[in-house]
Amino acid sequence: MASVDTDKLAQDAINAIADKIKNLKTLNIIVAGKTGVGKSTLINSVFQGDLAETGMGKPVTDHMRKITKKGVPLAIYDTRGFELGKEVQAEVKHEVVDTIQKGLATKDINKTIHCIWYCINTASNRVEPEEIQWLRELSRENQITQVPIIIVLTQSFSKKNANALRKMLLDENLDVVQIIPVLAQDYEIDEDYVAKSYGLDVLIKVMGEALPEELMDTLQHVQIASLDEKKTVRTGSCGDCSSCIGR
Ligand SMILES: Nc1nc2c(ncn2[C@@H]2O[C@H](COP(=O)(O)OP(=O)(O)O)[C@@H](O)[C@H]2O)c(=O)[nH]1
Ligand SMILES: [Mg+2]
Repeated sequence: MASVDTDKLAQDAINAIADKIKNLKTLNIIVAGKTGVGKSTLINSVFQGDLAETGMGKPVTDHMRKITKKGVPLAIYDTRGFELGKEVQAEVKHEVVDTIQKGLATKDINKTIHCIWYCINTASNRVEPEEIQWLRELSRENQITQVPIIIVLTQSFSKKNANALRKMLLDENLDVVQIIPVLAQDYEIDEDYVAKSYGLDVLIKVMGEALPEELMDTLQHVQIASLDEKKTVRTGSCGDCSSCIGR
C-alpha cells in the first residue's frame, strides 16, 4: 500500500478546522454506500489496520457501527444493510439523519457529524437510480444541518472509468461537495501490473477544506433554528448565503 500518512493528514485536516473552530479534537465521519463497494477497505486504509471487519466497532444504531483507533483523531461510522433493499436503505438514511441531529443537539463540536462519505464503486461501472434518489433525499433532509457530503468513487483502478463516472454524476447536479476517485488498496490487475493505491490524501484534503465554512454555517443554522423555531426564515437579497438568512 502506498505510504500515505493518514494520521498526519487527519491531524492536518483537524488543524485547518481548529483554526476556526476551537476545541475540535475528533472528526466524525459517516461512510455509506452499497455492500461490496469498498467501505471497509477504505476505512481500514484510513486507519491503517483491520478495523472495519464484521463485528468490529461499537454498534450505535441498527445499521451503523462506530470505529475508532487509539491515538487517531477520527471516528468513522460504517453503515451496513444496503443490500437488504429499499426499506433498509430508508432506515439507514433515517439513522444517518438522526445521528446528525442527535450530535448537533449535544452542542459539542466533538460529537457532531462533520462529513458524510457516500461510496460508489467505479469498477461496477454504474450507479443505480435508487442510489441517486437516496442521495437526493439525504441532501434534502440535510438542508438545514448542512453536513458536507462527498462522493467517493471506490476501486478506481481505472482512472478513465472513474472520470467517466464522475462526469455522469456531475450531470445529476447532486448537492455534494466533491466527487473523488480513490483506490484505497493496491489492486492487482494481473501478475505484471498492479494499480497503486491513490486518492486518500485528496479525500482528506477536500474534506478539510470543505469543513470550515460548512461547519460554521451548520452552527449558525442550528443557532437560528433553536433561537426561534416558529419564525419563518427570511431570506435576504442573495437568497441563501448564511449572512442573509434569519436576520
Ligand atoms: N485491491 C482493492 N480491492 C478493493 C478495494 N476496495 C474494495 N476492494 C475489494 O472489494 C471487496 C469488497 O470490499 P469491502 O471493503 O468489504 O466492501 P464493503 O461491503 O463496502 O465494506 C473486497 O474483496 C475488497 O478486497 C481497493 O481499493 N483495492
Ligand atoms: Mg463492510
